[in-house]
Amino acid sequence: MIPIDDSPIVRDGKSLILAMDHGLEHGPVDFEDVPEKLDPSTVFETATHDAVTAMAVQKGIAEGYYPSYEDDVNLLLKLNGTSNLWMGEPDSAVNCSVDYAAEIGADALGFTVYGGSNHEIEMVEEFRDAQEKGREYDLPMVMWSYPRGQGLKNDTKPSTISYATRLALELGADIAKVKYPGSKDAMAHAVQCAGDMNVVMSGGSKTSDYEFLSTVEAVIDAGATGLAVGRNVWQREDPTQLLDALEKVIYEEATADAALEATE
Ligand code: FBP
Repeated sequence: MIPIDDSPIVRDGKSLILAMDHGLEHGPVDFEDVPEKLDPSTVFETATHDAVTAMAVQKGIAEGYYPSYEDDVNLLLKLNGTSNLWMGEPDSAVNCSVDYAAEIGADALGFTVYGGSNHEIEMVEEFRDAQEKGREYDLPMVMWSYPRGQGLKNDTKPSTISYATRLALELGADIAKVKYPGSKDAMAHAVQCAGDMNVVMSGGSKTSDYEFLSTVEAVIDAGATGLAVGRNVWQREDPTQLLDALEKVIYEEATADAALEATE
């Protein structure tokens, strides 16, 4: 962990990372209800909102679209990823080098580690190479810390999420992105396990405005430093309205009710 409060992906100690790597991770199915979002420019436009501290994409999207947005959006380049077509034990192919991410203009790096997978050893070794190389460029490293695999029946139970944040701290991440463990108390324990490292919640599939904002409120109350979210923002008809509300909950620590009232 290195100090990242001055990094462009952090605003007042918090982060709101807009993720759009779903075309690889889940496939076109995530765009069925919002086919216009298949054009990555539409989500880059959303990422120009002041609340968004970085947009997380894979190399191909960064190469093709980031040049038009580099003045308005901070780039978090995801270095590995797997498609939903892969049926094996959880694993993630490293498809971009740190040198190339820096050349494209990345402000931060992203890397998935599936602790508990039969491929954990290789993934952690790949993470080591990326994390150490990233230090040469002063690029913060966000770990998608997602314990899963044949030995893990429930990948969001509190003890698993606490292990996920601790694992990220000990392996040298600067931000751990973890699933919500189901309650504010469980999230608070996961944050405690991370020491001084920042912890952000992974968005998950789309829910109602109130449900999502209430969960974010609980996560911020628990001491987490924000969100890395995809579908809950760009699958909405009006992503900007939700970002206005998220800005209040994350940076002003408003309640979900107050944020909704102020932005509707
Ligand atoms: P969402 O907010 O849409 O859940 O996106 C967060 C994310 O981590 C993406 O970066 C990634 O594509 C997806 O979730 C992976 O989720 P999972 O592996 O659980 O399907």
